[in-house]
Amino acid sequence: MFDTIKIQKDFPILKRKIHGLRLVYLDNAATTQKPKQVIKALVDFYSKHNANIHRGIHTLAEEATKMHEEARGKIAGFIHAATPREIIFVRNCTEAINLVVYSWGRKFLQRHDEVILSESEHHSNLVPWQFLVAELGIKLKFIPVTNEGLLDLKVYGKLLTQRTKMVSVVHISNVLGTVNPVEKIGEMAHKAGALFMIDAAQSLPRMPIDVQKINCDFLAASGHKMLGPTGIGFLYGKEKLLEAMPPFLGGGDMIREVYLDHSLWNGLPYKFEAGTPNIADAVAFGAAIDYLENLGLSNIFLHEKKLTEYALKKLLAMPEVTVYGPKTAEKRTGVISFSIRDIHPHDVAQILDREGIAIRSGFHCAMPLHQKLKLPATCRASFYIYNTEEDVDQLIEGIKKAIKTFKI
Ligand code: C6P
Repeated sequence: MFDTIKIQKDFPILKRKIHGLRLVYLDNAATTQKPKQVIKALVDFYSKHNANIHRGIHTLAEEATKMHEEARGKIAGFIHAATPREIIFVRNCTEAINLVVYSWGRKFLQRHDEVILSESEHHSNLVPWQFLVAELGIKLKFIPVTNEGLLDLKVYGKLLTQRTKMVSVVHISNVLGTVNPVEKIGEMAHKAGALFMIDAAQSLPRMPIDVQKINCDFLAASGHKMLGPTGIGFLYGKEKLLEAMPPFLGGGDMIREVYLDHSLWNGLPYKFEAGTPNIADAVAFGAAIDYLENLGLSNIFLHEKKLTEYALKKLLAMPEVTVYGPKTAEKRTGVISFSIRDIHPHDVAQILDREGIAIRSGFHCAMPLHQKLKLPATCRASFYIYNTEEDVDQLIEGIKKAIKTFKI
């Protein structure tokens, strides 16, 4: 049994009133709220264990180092990586993708090489690749999104050529909520001799992921979208690939030996972690993983699916509302973008805020997808472990209020 009411009690912020009303937090795709266990891990670290890591041999330094590396181990276990050496701590999913682009891309790509992305990418998995178009002359190709909001795998098959060196796609779209068939996409990429990267910013928080089963070469994610603090994320990469890649940033901790005229790099994962890392947030990220594992990712996925089904049924019954992406919960999850006829999404979001309901409005850092949908912006409600059918009901009531206010 998924006990949402018990879960809610772990989240102090959910007790907040917004304009005197209960907070209904439906902006989880932007960032999730934090349970007291994660907040406590952060406070405990600074209160009892704070020291720099991999440097001192005093007690605090050893404790902090152990806690930091334990967190890395938890992430490795969470995604079934072969070894914690395959987990590189970074600030967020964006930085993880940039690391691959800067380090792997600059070393292994050349003029006319092709990288395949999809039309539904977040800017984080598009803009860094555009740098390499300008710098190296590589070519970007895009898997189209069908009217139903799915990736068109037939066209994808035709895009793959001998020149394709990388396929990098979003696992769950932060606009359409579509769960993309990454195992299949990866298999096709590998058959063509290309590497395969997954943007798991939205999938890792809400479904079980096994990188060895999916057989992805890289995977990028952020801690803050899965109960962890902001400012901490990670890149997973197959050990062999990471070994062959040059460092991304230079400085302390990423070196083995330094001379005035050259340096030798540290081993994995430290080769990619220059300078003092975000130690406390990594430790708290570990606490977030403990929390999620305790609930079970399959249970989280099922909980969101039920909420999505419930919300879709209600939203689709409203003639003034258009929902984007798949119209059933079968191929999607609890990230639902919609618009209301003749009302700008920012106005909807503002009216909902007056009702204590937090949604996101705008293009959600996926401008090309909105250009394809011929929309300047959409409203987006996104669910997580503490949301209930009652929250969906309040959203629907808020939408009705917006419709009434604008008399459409
Ligand atoms: N999407 C949203 O409201 P960062 O900002 O690096 O933690 O995550 C970037 C990112 C990458 N890929 C996907 C699919 C994402 O959804 C995001 C973040 C947030 O949709 C903030 S724009």
